[in-house]
Amino acid sequence: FLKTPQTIGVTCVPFSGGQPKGGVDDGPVEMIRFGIVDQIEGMGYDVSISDGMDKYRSMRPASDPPVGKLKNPRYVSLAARRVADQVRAHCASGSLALTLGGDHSIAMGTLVGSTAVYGDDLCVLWIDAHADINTPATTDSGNLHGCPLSFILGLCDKQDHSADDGLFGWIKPCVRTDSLVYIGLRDVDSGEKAILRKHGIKAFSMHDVDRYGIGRVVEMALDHVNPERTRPIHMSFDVDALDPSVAPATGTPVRGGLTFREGHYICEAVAETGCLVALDLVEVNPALGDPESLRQTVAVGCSLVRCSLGETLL
Ligand code: 6HN
Ligand code: MN
Ligand code: MN
Ligand code: MN
Repeated sequence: FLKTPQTIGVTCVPFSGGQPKGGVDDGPVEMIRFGIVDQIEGMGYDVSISDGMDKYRSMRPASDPPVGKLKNPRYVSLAARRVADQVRAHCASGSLALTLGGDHSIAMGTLVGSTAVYGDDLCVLWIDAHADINTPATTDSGNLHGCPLSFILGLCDKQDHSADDGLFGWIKPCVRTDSLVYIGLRDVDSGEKAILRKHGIKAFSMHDVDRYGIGRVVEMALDHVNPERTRPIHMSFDVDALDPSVAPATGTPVRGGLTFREGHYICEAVAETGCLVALDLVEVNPALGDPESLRQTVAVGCSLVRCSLGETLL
């Protein structure tokens, strides 16, 4: 694959169906309003934007009863499928696919899209307070933003989620468990811990960040999934990986998170590999907190994106 694409393909996904709090669907428009597109263009990239971002809201089915415990299953499936098409198109044209969420359930779509082009070669960095690997059987909340990875890795029992004529049947397992690595975990459900253990999935929790420092953690994470720094990287960055003092406007904040610099360091180090082909920035919820919390969270989301695309301090 071509390292460091010169074109960025942006997909805005105003979607909140993967969790119960309204407002996260306004994440993309707030980041656009903050100037993310101009900022990226200012860095010398060509930017193309997927059309029809308004369509995501109107995709909500009139009736969408739970399937098992899963909430809004049809809406999530429809939206993620559209995300997959848009991300696939950007990757296929050689652009770096930048997806602005929206809640993290949309990563079902971004990963189907990126792996459709890069296949098995793609590796995944998941930066999050949470593991987002619940299956339809293990989820307590029924919120699909806590589940995208179990679908992508093929860990769901088929009966669980295809009871309703294969609602998620379009998601084929497309990432191997040894191609995924986490950084930032600190709120992992017991069922998720069992899954991580069972499949030997590599994860660097905040405990590891404390012990080794962020520099070593990122190096070890990359060594695990991308030892030669030759595989294309899809980074899915949930803004709640950051400490709530840094990114307060998000739906499931957990204290004890990454500092401002630790978050940015991850992005800078990934940019230095030249291997980034897809980036998700999700879970910015402008409706939560006061105007200053909102401004701070949107601003940090935009600067994480810029650093991932190569903005440096000097
Ligand atoms: N996120 N593990 C919890 C659940 O509901 O399954 C929290 C998930 C949070 C998801 O932040 O993207
Ligand atoms: Mn999270
Ligand atoms: Mn929890
Ligand atoms: Mn997440």
